Amino acid sequence: MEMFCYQCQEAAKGTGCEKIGVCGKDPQLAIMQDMLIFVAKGVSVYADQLVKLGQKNEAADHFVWDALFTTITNANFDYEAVRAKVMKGFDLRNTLRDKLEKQEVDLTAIKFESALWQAKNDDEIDQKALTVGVLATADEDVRSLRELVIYGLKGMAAYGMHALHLGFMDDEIINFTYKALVAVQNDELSAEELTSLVLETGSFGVKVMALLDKAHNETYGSPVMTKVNLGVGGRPGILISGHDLKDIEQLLEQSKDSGVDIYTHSEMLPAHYYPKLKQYKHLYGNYGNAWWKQNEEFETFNGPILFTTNCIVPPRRSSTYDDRVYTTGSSGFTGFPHIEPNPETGKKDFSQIIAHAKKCKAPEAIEEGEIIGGFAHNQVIQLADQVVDAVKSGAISQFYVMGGCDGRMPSRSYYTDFAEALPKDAVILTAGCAKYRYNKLPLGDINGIPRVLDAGQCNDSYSLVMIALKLKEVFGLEDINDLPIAYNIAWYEQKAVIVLLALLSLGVKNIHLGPTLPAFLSPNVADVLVQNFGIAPIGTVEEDIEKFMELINA
Ligand code: FSO
Ligand code: SF4
Repeated sequence: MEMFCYQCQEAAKGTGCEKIGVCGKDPQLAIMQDMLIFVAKGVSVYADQLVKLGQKNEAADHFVWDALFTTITNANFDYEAVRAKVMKGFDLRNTLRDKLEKQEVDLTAIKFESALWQAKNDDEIDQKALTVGVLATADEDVRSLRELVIYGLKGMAAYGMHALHLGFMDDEIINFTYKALVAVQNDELSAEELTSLVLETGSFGVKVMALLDKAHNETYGSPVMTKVNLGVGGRPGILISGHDLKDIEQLLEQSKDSGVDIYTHSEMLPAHYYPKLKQYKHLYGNYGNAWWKQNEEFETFNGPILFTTNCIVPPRRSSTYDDRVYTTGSSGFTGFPHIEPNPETGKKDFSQIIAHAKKCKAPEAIEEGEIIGGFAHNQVIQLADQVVDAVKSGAISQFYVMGGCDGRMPSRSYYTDFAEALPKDAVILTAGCAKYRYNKLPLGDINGIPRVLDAGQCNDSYSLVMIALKLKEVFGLEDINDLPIAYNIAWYEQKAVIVLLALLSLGVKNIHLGPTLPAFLSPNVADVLVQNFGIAPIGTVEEDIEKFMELINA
């Protein structure tokens, strides 16, 4: 076995990638990512000690969240960049240890390898990296629970970083990250203790999504119902992908008088819904679909592309766009220029990309028309009377939360078929790139309420929960599970893991998860989720609709 990774839905053979990642990650990169998690655990050991002394360390906060985010599926393929982060992490870990020793803190009880191991030379790092991955935990169930926590933390870190870029931080969340990264190294924790850590991770998932929601709403205004153009204009364009709104804001501001238009791709689509971003006239439209279609869509876009987060698909050998892709933040790819913020001001300079765009042809149209979105909690709550009336009159009989991710597996056509087969009085609540499976279908509306209500990015699943809680209040119900809402979630990578854990921590039951259950759930851990939360895999569209109807009518 040259590597082992089973963190995403596309894990080879449904068990794990052992030779090369289905995502394109090679063994050398995979083991260096394992090493980055190892060093993040070591930094966390000492940062956790500092937290106990009431001392904050911003360098550790940034490092640990960035390390977790960097290792999310298809975020960073740049081996050298990942290795540089590992080296930086060891230095930081040793600095934190020195800091504690200077304060005469007794560290003799710390026995974790991640905290103590020192490389004598550079080669040792590569050797060590081979031994610190997922399989270092021998027991299948303990490994499963530990990884479930770590994947949840990766999602949490991604959302936390976006909030941090907008100046929003909640120390409780980063402090929990440290605590959890220490706990997953503790051989003395029982399976029950690890299971409660999983749920605690979910409750911090709710907190981080609430923080990011606040950061987005306070910075850019609350999303409003918006029609987004799917066509193209005649000027050159820049395509921006990923989830970081601070990045798109800076790009919009710097390009506003440049003669270049800005288009969103995949998870950047919801940028159009924010009042402060939509006021930029050159935020032209959304080009293309979910992340996995980029190999074709980037060809015809003609202009430069900026990745602010995952999901990067390695360009094909025959690609004609690989010399016009840029990355920023925790994302990276060998050979793609990476835009770093100015260390003094924190601002990013996108002038290189804007200059590049000016030399390019305008995008080729691949679609036309418009889609509608912007149904985050504030907008839906403004429509609450209309929605409640529609439910009371029976015009709307049920809601389906269908958030999450899209992916390349052909079996994901299930989600298109499911949306089409739903009764005409059902409304879909969505968030995340999963929506591209059905957001362009002519599903119509119910008394003016669109049948697909898109709240935004995957982190805006928080909004869907807010909407559910509001409906629970309006209908005077005790339990969120008494609402006529069913959950049919599609997952791909680790942000969907934190969304799922967040829903579980809020007590949501009977979630169907697809297109396949995670490879990292051991049979025993999967059983705990089935028994306690009614989690189920998807079946056929007909069977599933029938099962959901039974649940709703129970
Ligand atoms: Fe999708 Fe990719 Fe948002 Fe993910 S673009 S798959 S869960 O990164 O983060 O929904
Ligand atoms: Fe395989 Fe997914 Fe890991 Fe990539 S992230 S190596 S596809 S399990």
